[in-house]
Amino acid sequence: GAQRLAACPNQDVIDKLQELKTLHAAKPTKDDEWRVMSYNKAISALRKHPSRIKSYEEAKTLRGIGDKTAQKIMEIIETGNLRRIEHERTEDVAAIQLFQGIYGVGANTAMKWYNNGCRTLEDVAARKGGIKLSTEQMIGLRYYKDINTRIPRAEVAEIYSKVKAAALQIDPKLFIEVMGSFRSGTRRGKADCGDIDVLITRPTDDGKTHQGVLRKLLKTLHEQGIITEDLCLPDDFDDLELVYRGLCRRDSHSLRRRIDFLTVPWTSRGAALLYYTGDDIFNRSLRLKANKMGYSLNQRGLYAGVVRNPSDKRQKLNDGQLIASENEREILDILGAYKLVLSRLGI
Ligand code: DCP
Ligand code: MG
Ligand code: MN
Repeated sequence: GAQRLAACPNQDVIDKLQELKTLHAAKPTKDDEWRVMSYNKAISALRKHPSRIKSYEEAKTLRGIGDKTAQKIMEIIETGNLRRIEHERTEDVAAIQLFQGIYGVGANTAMKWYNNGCRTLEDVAARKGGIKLSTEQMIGLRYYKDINTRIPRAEVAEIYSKVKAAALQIDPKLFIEVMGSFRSGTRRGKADCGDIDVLITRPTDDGKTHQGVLRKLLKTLHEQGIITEDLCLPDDFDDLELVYRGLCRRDSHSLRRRIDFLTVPWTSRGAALLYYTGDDIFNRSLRLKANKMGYSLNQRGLYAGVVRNPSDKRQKLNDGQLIASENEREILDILGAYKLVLSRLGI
C-alpha cells in the first residue's frame, strides 16, 4: 500500500495496477496468468522509476512496459482511474476471490465451485453442487475471518517470543528467526503481517543437528494451546529440511493466526532467510539478476554453472556448484544487489 513505499512518485499508479492484477489472479486461465506476470513486471519497473511518469512515451521506455500497459498508466495519471478494473470486477471474480480466501483453495478449485453453483461461503458450507472439501479447506472455512485478518506486528512479536522460548527449552543452541513480512517489513514500516514465518536450524559444530526438534516443538505448542490446528504436516519428521503450516493463537481470547515453520540444514540458513523474508517481487528480481550473471538462486543457495534447457529455461540440466548459502550478505555481495535491497526498503 501507499504507506509501504511512501517515497514512490508513482504509487497511485502501482496501486491501481495491483488492483487489476488481483482481479486477474483470481481466475485460472493462461491468459489471466500471463497478465498477472506482465503487471508484476510493470509494477516492479514503476517501483524503481525515480520520477513521476509524464507521458506515454516515457512509460514505454520502462523495461517490461508495452503499449497496453503504458496506455493504462496514462489513464490512471490523467483521470485517477482505471475503467478496466470495474470491467473485470464481475460476479464470477467476486465469488472466486471469496472462495480463494479459504485456506487451501486456489484459483482452479474456486472456479470449479463457482461452476457448480456456489456463490457464497454458506453455499460452500452446504456443499452446494456436491463439492468436496479437504480437511485443510474445512479448517480454512471454519476460521475464514480469523485467517483473513491481518496480524498486528506486536501480536506477531508476542506469539514469536512464546514459540522461541519453547524452542530454546528443547535445545538452547537452536538458531530461530522470524522471517516473512515481519522481518522485511521492519524498514518498510508495514504495520501488520498476513502470517508468521519462522526459521529453525542449529549450528553443527558439536556434531549435533536440529533433527527431531520440530516434532517436539509442535507437541509443546499444542499442549500450551498456542498451536490450535495443523494444516500441513511434513511427510517425514526425520529430515533436516521441513515445512509445517498451521494455526496458532496468542491466548484463548485471540484470533487464530496462520503460522509457518521452516527447518533447514545449518549451511543453507542464509539462502533460506533471504528467500523466506521476501517479498516475492523482490525474490523474483533477485533471481533474475542472478540468472543474468550466470548464476542460479533458490532457497537453498546461490549456484554457478547451472545448465538450463534452452527451450524451457525453468528446467535445470545439472545442479551446478554451490557458491554461497550460509550468509545473506555474502549472497547479496556476490550479486551486487544493493539497489534491489534499497528499493525493497523503499529508500
Ligand atoms: N515466497 C516467494 N514466492 C511465493 C511465496 C513465498 O518468494 N510464491 C517467499 C517470499 C515471502 C516469503 O516466502 O516473503 C514468505 O511467504 P508469505 O506468503 O508468508 O509472504 P510474506 O510473509 O512476505 O507476506 P504476508 O504478510 O502476507 O505473510
Ligand atoms: Mg508471511
Ligand atoms: Mn508464510
